[in-house]
Amino acid sequence: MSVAETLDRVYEDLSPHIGDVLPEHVEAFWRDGFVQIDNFVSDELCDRVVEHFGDWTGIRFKSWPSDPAEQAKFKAAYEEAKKKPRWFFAIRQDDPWMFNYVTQRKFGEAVAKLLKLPSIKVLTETLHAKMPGPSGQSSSFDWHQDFTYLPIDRAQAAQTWVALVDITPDMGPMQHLIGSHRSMPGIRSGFGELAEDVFPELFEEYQATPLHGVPKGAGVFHHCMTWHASAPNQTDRVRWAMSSYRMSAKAIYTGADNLNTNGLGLKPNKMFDHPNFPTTYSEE
Ligand SMILES: O=C(O)CCC(=O)C(=O)O
Repeated sequence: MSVAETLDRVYEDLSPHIGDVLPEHVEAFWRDGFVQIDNFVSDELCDRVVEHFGDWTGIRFKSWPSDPAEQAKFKAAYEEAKKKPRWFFAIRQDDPWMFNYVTQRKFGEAVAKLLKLPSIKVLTETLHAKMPGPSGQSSSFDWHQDFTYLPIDRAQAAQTWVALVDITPDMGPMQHLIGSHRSMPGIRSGFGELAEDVFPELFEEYQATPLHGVPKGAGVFHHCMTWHASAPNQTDRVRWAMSSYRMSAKAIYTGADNLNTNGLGLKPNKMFDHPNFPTTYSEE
């Protein structure tokens, strides 16, 4: 039985813990290409999500320990977690509670309102745990759009990124190029090219948001065409955060390489007609 098929047994309505998108959020989203909604996920729900990621990855640390023996355990846990076949992607294929979490109707409704679409499917989820600076394992993201990584035929998708702990400016929060959802599709970064070299005009046309903290439970929603980046975590705390993508329920699968969709038997040029991709919100 797949994780999706066990959903009936684990279903828990988490809506009292999930916030709402208001008209001013929709306005900001279409003006800037992103919007941050504070208190979008309750602290209690954030803690439960971190626990599930801790169980799944074996990384159960909140900060860099001072004891060298604990530091060695931290490093070993991170090294082990990186060996997972899908790395930090697609936890819902392994954990029914996380399947239930990402398929909550309220998350679908939020993205339906932002994208002005009648029905929404969930596409991906990714753990964005940035390791503490002293671990030597903190990572950064070069400027990129997400659309070029998504195996979908239309840019009708938005990322829901949730700060699972309080994130200070020195923990590598995301920055966005304001208004850049109106730009053309760019590159898959991470393969040797930098957007600054390939598309220098982007950085003349769009201003980056200043580095700013993101409080625990804030939801940052960005359009899949919006350029964004993040610096390494310089603190001794783990920057626990996660993202998940929601898309038009009418999107077509392209077959492009993606750890959230590879190996599930999806057929290129067909719809996501598969239990791992339920329609989580529909106006009807
Ligand atoms: O979590 C971050 O810092 C960056 C996330 C990101 O760039 C992405 O999900 O595309």
